[in-house]
Amino acid sequence: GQSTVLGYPRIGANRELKKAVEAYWAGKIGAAELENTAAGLRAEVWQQLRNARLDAIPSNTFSYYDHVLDTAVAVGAIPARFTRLGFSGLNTYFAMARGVDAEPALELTKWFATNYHYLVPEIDADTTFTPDPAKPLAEYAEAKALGIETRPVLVGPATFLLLAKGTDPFARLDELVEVYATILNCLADAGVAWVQLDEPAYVADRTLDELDALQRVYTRLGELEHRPKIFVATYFGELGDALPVLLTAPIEAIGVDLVAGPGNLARLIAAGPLGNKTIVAGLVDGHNIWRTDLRAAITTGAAVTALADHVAVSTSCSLLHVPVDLSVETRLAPELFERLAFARQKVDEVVLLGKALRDGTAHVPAPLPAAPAAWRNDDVRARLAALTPADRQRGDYEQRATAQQARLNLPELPTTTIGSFPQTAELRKARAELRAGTLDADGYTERMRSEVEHVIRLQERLGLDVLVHGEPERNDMVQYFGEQLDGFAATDHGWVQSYGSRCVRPPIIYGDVARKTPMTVPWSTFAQSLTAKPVKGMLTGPVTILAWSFVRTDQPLADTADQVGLALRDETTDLQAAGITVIQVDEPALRETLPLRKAAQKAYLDWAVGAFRLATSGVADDTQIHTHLCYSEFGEVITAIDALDADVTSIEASRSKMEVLDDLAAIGYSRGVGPGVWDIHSPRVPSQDEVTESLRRAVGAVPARRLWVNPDCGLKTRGYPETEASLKHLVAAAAAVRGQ
Ligand code: THG
Ligand code: ZN
Repeated sequence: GQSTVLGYPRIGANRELKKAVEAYWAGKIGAAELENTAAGLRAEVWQQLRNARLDAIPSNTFSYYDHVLDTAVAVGAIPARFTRLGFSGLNTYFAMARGVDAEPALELTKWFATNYHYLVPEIDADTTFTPDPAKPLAEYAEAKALGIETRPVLVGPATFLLLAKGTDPFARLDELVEVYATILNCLADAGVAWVQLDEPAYVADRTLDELDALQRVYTRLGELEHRPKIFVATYFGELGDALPVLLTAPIEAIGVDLVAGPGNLARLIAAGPLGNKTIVAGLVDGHNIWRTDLRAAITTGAAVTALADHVAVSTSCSLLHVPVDLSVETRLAPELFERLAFARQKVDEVVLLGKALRDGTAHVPAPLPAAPAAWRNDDVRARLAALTPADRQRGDYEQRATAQQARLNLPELPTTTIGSFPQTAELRKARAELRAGTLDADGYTERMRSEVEHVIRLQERLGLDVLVHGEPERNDMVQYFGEQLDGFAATDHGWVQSYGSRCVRPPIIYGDVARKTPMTVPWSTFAQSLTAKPVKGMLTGPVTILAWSFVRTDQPLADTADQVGLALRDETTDLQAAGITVIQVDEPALRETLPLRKAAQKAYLDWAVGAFRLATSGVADDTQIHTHLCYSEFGEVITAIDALDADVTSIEASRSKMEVLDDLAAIGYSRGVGPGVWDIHSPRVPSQDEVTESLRRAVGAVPARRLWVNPDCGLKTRGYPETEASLKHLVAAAAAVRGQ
C-alpha cells in the first residue's frame, strides 16, 4: 500500500502562524514578512512528511485563515461588498475573514462535528464564479522547488455549495463545476499528477437531487481530457448512497473514513470488486489523539486490499484537528504518553501501515498492555451503576418557579450576564507570571480576588439583578475544569486551530472522571460574600466538556458524559450548600456534536440531555438552574433544549433577530428564557433603543414573566469600555420595557 494524509496542521509547532498573522493585523510586520513565515512553515511540513517517507504529500492545506475561504477565493466567490473595498488580495481575504468597520465578516460556523470553524461562503445572484488557481499553483511550485511532488487539495464543488449560504447556492453547481474544470486544467498544465477534492458533506443524509448532483460533478470533471488524476476524499462518517455514485464516476481514487465510519468497510465489500479504482483507506484517526491499534488497522486494510487493485493508507480526515507533535510534551505520565499520537506520530503510523500491507507485519510493534488499573475508579463506577431515573429528574417546574421567586425576589425582566467579564492584559500577565514561577499561588489568588471584587462592584453600579464573578481565574471554560478533574490530562503545547488565528488546547480524558475537591465553590462564595444580590455559580456542562476535549474511545461516550455529569452534580450541590442560589451550567456545544446522520441523533440527544440532567437535578426546588447555548443554530435540537429542564435558558439570538424564540414558542417551551439582546462578537455598542426594540420583539414571543435580559454570550473577548456602555443600555432598556 501507498501512504498519504488528507491534510496537516498549518499553525506551526509553536503557533508561529498565529503570531505572524496577528502581528500583521497589528501592523507590526508587513506582507512580505508574513509571507516569509508562511513559506517557512509550508516547507517545514512538506520536508517533514517527505522525511517520514510518506508516499503522497498534500499541498494547498496551508491557510492564512481558513481552507473554505481559500476555496472561495479560488473560485472567485468574493462578495462584491469586499471587492468594493479596493484592498490588496491579502487584505481583501482578511476583510472577508474578520470584517472591517463598514463590512461585517463572513459568518463563522462549525466544520461538521469538530471544534474547527470555517467561513461560510456567500453566494448570491451577483456572484460570478471565476477561476483563480494562483494559491494551489504557487504552493505546488514551491514544494516542487524543494524537490517534493505534491497533491493540491481543494474543497470539492458539491460540498462547497452545500456549506455556502445565499439564495439557493446549490442551484449554481453546474456553473461552478466549469470553474473547477478550468482549475484542473491549469493544474495539469503545471504538471500536477493528482488533485484531492474533499466532499465530506456526503457522509451526512443527502437528498436524491444532491446525490444526482454529485454524479454530474464527477462525471463532468472525470471526463475532462486534460486534468490531474482525481481523488475524492470523504471523512467524518459513513457514505451511504454516495458510495456507489463515487465508485461509478470516472475518477481515479476515493477516500473513506474507516474510523468514524467503520461501516464503510461493509459497504465497500457489498459493492464488490473495485478493480482499477484506488481506495484511500482512512485507518488512522485524524480527529483524536490515541495511538492506532495497528493490528486491527491492518486487518481492516487487508480487507480493503482484497477488494481493490490499489489501496493507499491514510488518516481518517485531515490532521488539522490534532496537535502537531507529541514528542515535545515532557509532563505527561509515561503510561499516557506511550498511548498517544499527535500529527507527526500519526504520519509515522500511516507510513508503517502502508509498509505492513505491502511487505507483511514483521515490523509492526506489539500492542500496548491493557490500560493501567489506576485509571479506573471503582467508586465512580459503583455510583453510576446505582443511578436511577429519579437522579435525572427535578420537581415540577411551576413549583420550582414559585419557590425560586419567593427566595430570589427578582423584578420582572431580570438582567444578568452570561458569566465571563473581559480578560484584561493584567489577568493574562498574572497567569503568565504564575506559570513562570515569578508569582506564587497566594499572590495569584489575591489578584484574581481583586478582579472579582471589581467586577461585582461594577455590576452593582450598573444595577444588574443577578451578578457573576467574572471568571478571571479561568483560561478556557473546558481546560479549567480539565485541569481539576481526575481522569483528565493537560498538554503544554497541544494547540489545535479553532478558527483563524485562535487556538485551543483540548484536555485529554484518559480515565474514569472524578472530582477531587470543589472546583468553583471558593470563587463563587467569595463573590457572594461581597454583595446582597444573587451571584450565579458558573459551570461548563458535560456535553461541552466532552466536545472540547479529546475523549477516550474504550467506552461509550454516554458513559464518559455521565461520569462528568456526576462530578458536576457534586459541584452544583456543593455550591447550593455554600449558599449559592443560582447556578448556570453552560452547554454551547450541545448542537455541535449532533451526529451528522438523522438515524444517530436521537441516541446522542438522549445521553446528552441525560448527562446534563444528572449534573443539575441534585439541587432543591428553590435553587435556580440556568443554561447557556451559543455558536450554533438551535432549531434542530429545540426539543432537546426543552428536555434539559433548566429553569432559565440564555441563548444566542441577536444575529438571528430573535428567530429562536419562535422555535421555542412552537414547541411550547414554558420556562425562563434570555435571548441575547447584544451581539458581543463585535465591539459595537448597541444603543438603548436597539436593545429596547429587541426586547419588545421578545416580549411578543414569550410571556414577559419568563423573559430575562442578557447579552448573547460571555464578555471575555470584549474590552471594559464597550462592556460598561453596552450593559448600561441593556439595564436601561429593561427598565423602560418593564415600565410599559
Ligand atoms: N473553548 C474551547 N473551545 C471552543 C471555545 C472555547 N470552541 C468554540 C469557541 N469557543 C471557539 N472560540 C474561541 C475563542 C477564542 C479562543 C479560542 C476559541 C482564543 N484562544 C486563545 C488564542 O488562540 O489566542 C488561546 C487561549 C489560551 O491562552 O488558553 O482566544 O471557548 N475549548
Ligand atoms: Zn456563549
